[in-house]
Amino acid sequence: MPLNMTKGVTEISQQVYDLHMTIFWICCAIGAVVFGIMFWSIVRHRKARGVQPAQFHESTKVEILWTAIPVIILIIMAIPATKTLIAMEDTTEADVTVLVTGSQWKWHYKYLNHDVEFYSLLATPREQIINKFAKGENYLLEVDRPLVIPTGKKVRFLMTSDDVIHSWWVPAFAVKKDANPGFINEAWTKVEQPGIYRGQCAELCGKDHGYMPIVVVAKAPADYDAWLNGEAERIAKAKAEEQELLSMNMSMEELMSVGERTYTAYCAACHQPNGEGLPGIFPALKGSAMALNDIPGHINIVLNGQAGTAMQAYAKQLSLKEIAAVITYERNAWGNNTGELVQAADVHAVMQGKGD
Ligand SMILES: [Cu+2]
Repeated sequence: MPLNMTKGVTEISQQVYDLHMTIFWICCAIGAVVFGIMFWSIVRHRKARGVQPAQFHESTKVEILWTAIPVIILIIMAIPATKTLIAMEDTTEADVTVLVTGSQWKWHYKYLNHDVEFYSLLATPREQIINKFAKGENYLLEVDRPLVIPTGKKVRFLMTSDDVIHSWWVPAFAVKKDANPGFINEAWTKVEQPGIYRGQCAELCGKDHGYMPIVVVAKAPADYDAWLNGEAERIAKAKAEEQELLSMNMSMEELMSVGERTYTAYCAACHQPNGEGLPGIFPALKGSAMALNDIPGHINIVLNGQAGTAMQAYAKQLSLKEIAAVITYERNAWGNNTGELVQAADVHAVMQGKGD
């Protein structure tokens, strides 16, 4: 039954599925009885047969019956539903806690007990989206860095958002929870089988709502620990590199190549691959006064965003190198031939100037 709900891979998702089927069959039975009696009555007591209508207006017996029977049915349905809901909401005694933050249009995962956090971006190539290449098997359901969780452990998710309401939905876990700005919602899962599980943002959150998928990789605890150590190492190394970078100058070639990659991943959705933006919605960078003249202003807006607009703050999302590179790229692509290089140290200087 491809139209039916998935059974999923967790105890909770199985419970949710069973509950769904129970209620479904109760609804079917009620439908059959109600419509059966209705059509039988219509046919049996039709005017053409000369049947006299029965008179039972304001019959207390009937009134009580048709109130009591639905109430009893509702109570019968509420018992298993409440049990499942309570189990779904019980996030206590979790082994791992992950803070999930939605933002237009990507997810951020932070492991609260470790020094590990990262953004998870859509990995489907643009060429597939614009029909230049054939669509892949996991079209729009693949990311650069998946969320990794251990099998056999209770994983608690804390959901929130940086901008608008998103919803973190992985059908196989029966987890679907709104990520609201300024609030924290909780959910949990416990996956027994290692595997790759895919989901999507389930709350219409703007233009690229369809481009912020979720990929969860469940690994055996030993593999999970190895992954976690590797990630912590990677992040520590990136931080050390960042410090080193401050005294280094990158070449135009390197900045442009890193810049183009960064631009495509983070900026092109709004400002468009050709830098022309969308008139009236997203400003053009090609030929813009900021990209041609105002270097500190340009760095500042990329770092801190622009309040009240869709322009986000990238200071935490991108490395110093990527920010320097993307600004250099924007100042030298599409005929913006300023010839100016922006280095990591320039970005760092603007960051320090802001006093944070
Ligand atoms: Cu969303």
